[in-house]
Amino acid sequence: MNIKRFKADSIKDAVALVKKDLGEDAVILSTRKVSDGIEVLAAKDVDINSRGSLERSSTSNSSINKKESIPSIEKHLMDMKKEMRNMLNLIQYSSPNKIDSSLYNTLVLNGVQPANALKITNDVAPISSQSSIDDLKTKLSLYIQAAPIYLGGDKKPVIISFIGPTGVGKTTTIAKLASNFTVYDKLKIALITIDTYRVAAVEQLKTFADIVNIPLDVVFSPDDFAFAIDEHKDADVIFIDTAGRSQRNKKHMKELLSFFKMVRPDEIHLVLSMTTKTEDMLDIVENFEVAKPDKLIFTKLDETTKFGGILDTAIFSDKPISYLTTGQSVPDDIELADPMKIAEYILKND
Ligand SMILES: Nc1nc2c(ncn2[C@@H]2O[C@H](COP(=O)(O)OP(=O)(O)OP(=O)(O)O)[C@@H](O)[C@H]2O)c(=O)[nH]1
Ligand SMILES: [Mg+2]
Repeated sequence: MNIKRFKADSIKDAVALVKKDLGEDAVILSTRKVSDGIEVLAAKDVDINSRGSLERSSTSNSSINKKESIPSIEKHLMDMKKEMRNMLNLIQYSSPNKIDSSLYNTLVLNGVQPANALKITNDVAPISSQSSIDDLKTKLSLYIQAAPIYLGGDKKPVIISFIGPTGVGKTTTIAKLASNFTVYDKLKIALITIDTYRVAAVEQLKTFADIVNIPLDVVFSPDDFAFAIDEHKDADVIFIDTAGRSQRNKKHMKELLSFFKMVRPDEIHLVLSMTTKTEDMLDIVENFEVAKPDKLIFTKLDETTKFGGILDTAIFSDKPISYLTTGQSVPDDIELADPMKIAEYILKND
C-alpha cells in the first residue's frame, strides 16, 4: 500500500492532486484544515474486507507551528495517532476484494465518518460495479429512517416537544410547523413554552403566536405545565418549546426531565444543527438520551455543503428523522425528511 500526504488550497484541488498522483482508485484516509489550506492523506492499492474498520476521521483544525502550546501539540499527536490507526486497520483488514474507492471517497468527502463509509461501501459493493447511481441512492437510503409527527391516532391533543442545544432552531422550527399545520391542515394548534430563562425567548414566540393567532402559554413549573396542557385539551396539537441546553449541563437536563415527568409528550424531537461538527452531534445525541427523544430534526442545511453528519447521526442514534430545515424563513423553509433525498445529498459529487 502506498500512502501519501497532499496539500492544496481547497478540498477539490487536493482530491485532484490525489487522483493525478495515486490514480482513480486512491482512497482518502483523512482530511484536515491546516494553516495554509487543506491536507489530505490518501492511499493507493487498498484492499479491505467487511471486517475492516476505520476510526472517526480527523477533520480538526490542528496545525503545528513554532509557538504552539502543549495542548495543541497533544492534539496534533492524537490526530497522528488516529491516522496511524486508520492505516493499520487498512493494512490489517486487507482482502482480495478491492473496495469501491470512488463511493468510499464520495462518502468521506461529504463528511461521513470513515468507519461508516467503509461499512456502507462494503455493503453496497456487490451492486456498485454494474449499478446506477439510483441503485446506490436506494441502498444508502436504507440506512436512514424517516417519520414525521404522527397525527393518525385517536389521541387528542398530540403533545410534541422540541429539545436540543442552544440556538439550533427549535423555536423557529416550531413556528414553521405550527403555521403549516394551521394554514394547510386546518388543525387547532396551541403553544406552550417552558423556556422562561430569557424574556427575548418568550417574546419571540409571543410575536409569532399573535401573527398566526395561536394561543401561547408560558409555564414556569412542572405543576403549571400539567395545568397548561389541560387548558388546551381541545387542541389537535400542542407544541412545547424548551430552552436550549448544553448537553453537558446536568442541572439543566434534570430540570427538563422534571417537566416531562409531569406530562410525557407523545413525541420528543431532538433538534440538531448541521453547523455542528459530527463528533459534537454524536455527543449531543448521547447526552440528550436521558430525555428519551423519539425523533431527530436537522436544521440549517442551507449553511453546509457536507451532509454526511446526518447519516452518521442516524446510524449512531438509530432514530428516525422527522424534518429538515433549510433557511430562516417561516413557514417555508422546512421539508419532510425523505431518505432518498438525504441519500442524494450525501452522494453528491462536487
Ligand atoms: N440558516 C438557517 N438559520 C436557521 C434555521 N433555523 C433556524 N435558524 C436561525 O437560527 C437562529 C436561532 O433560532 P431559534 O429558533 O431561536 O433557535 P432555538 O433553538 O430556539 O434557540 P434557543 O431557544 O436560544 O436555544 C435564528 O436566527 C433562526 O432564524 C435554518 O434552517 N437555516
Ligand atoms: Mg428557542
